[in-house]
Amino acid sequence: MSDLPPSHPRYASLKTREKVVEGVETGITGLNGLIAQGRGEALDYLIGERTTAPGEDAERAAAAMLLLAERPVLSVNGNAAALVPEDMVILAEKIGAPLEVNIFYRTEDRVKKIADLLRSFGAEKVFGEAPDAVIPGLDHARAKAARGGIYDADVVFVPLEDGDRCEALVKMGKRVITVDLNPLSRTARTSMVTIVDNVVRAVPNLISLVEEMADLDDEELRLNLAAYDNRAALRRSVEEMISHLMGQFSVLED
Ligand code: PTJ
Repeated sequence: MSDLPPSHPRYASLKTREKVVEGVETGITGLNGLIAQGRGEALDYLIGERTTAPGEDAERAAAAMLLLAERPVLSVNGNAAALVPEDMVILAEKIGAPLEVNIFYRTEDRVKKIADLLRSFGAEKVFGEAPDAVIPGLDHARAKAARGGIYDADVVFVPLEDGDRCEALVKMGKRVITVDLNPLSRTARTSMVTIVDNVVRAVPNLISLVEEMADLDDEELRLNLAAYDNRAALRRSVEEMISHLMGQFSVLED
């Protein structure tokens, strides 16, 4: 990692970028992960690089859905593994869910490296290295899934997912929670709960929320979930982007 001073105005963003670069260098993140991160950075800028109100509402709904789930599974790809590996393990432990390495640009070497990384943070159950089922409607590599993991899950948390797989999981009857800074992506529109926030903020927020909501009974959790409307939250996220940009006109004044 570079010796960037914490006082640098873009410190947090640049440190996040370095984690993805390091992920590529260690073989955890695919090269395409750099492009995805760049796109994410640009979109994060549009929401002011903070958790917005609709983002927080989605996180609360996601926490309720995870706590209500009977067989939740957390999916991990190369970008999530570079950015929030320990937090994914902590979240899995808090809700009693297994993790599954499930990547878009699949190589067995990268799957193993991500699984080893998660285990190094104490993950007890990591699926993905020996997939024994296929998600219908997807090409071979991306269709791979594990029985006892994503294949049998009722709720799947898939940060930074691609639209096709998200649709295929929904068609299988799964409730899908995703994190995507693009509120207009196919993934965002297909998921039941879309968290429009940076994964580096969203996963720590989810950990805090599942801790806070752990004492709620199922009825109270269902009420939390029923109060949430994904389409409305996506529209509000777009509005956040527009109003944040409108507020930036002042920086262009003489
Ligand atoms: O490790 P793999 O092979 O599974 O590949 C992972 C990536 C992310 C490269 C792959 O799934 C991919 O190409 O994804 P896309 O289609 O680029 O979509 C990623 C979405 O996540 C885009 O809408 C990005 O804006 C968004 N995104 C990128 N970085 C972040 C993000 N959302 C939240 N937090 C981020 N840090």
